[in-house]
Amino acid sequence: MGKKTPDPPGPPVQTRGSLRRLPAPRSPLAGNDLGYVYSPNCVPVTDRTLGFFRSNARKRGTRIFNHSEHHPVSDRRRSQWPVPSRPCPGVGALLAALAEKVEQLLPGLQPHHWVALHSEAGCQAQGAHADYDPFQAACPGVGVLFALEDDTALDVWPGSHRLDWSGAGDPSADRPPLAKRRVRLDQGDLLVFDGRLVHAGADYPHRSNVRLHCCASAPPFQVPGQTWLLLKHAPDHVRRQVPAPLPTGLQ
Ligand SMILES: O=C(O)CCC(=O)C(=O)O
Repeated sequence: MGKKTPDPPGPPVQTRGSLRRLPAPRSPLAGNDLGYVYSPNCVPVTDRTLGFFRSNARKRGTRIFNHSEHHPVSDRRRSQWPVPSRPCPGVGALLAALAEKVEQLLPGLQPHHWVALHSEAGCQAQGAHADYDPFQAACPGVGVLFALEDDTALDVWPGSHRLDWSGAGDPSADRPPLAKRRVRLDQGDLLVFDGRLVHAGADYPHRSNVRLHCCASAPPFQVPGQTWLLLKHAPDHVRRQVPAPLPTGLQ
């Protein structure tokens, strides 16, 4: 009898009489060295739309995590407001235009679970984290950040989407650490990043900021179940590769 070929990784699926495995899902940005795509001037934003998101996110948003290696206690200055599924026509048109842009960049992916993120003036930086499970080799989705106003930013660690958190066959032990980069966005700019990319919401020391965020994946949509904090969930070899950013003022 010939040698049995091991099954490829992936969820088991019952076929006629036998148990086979589906191929593991491919990460939409697997071929991208940085782990993100920055696209300037994607969709115009009217003052009315900006006002709509600013006032709803400020009044109705709920606090999200905002602690880090350097600030173990949240300052409670970062919040999110889920965008209603049937927003007013101007907002609906903006989201439709963004969906079209995401589809152009990454065919087959659709945005879902839009939220407006709001930082009060003085908001500290978030802890570094990944949105989708970084212990899985392939990632079904990407994160999307859209700037509703100038001076929007996200801190990212380019290349960190390829780190092997599971440690199986980890080749990263003697590689130099990955450097943090601040991606700056002006109003109308779009950033799409691998769901495994280590990133952190920026600090907003002087002015408040409102921006849009969502996940994008192929249907059926997979919403990341939790945030994967470097501080709490990452094994040592990953933390050596992604050193904690210096606090504001020391950068
Ligand atoms: O606040 C931001 O701009 C990003 C927030 C973020 O990455 C998150 O909450 O997962």
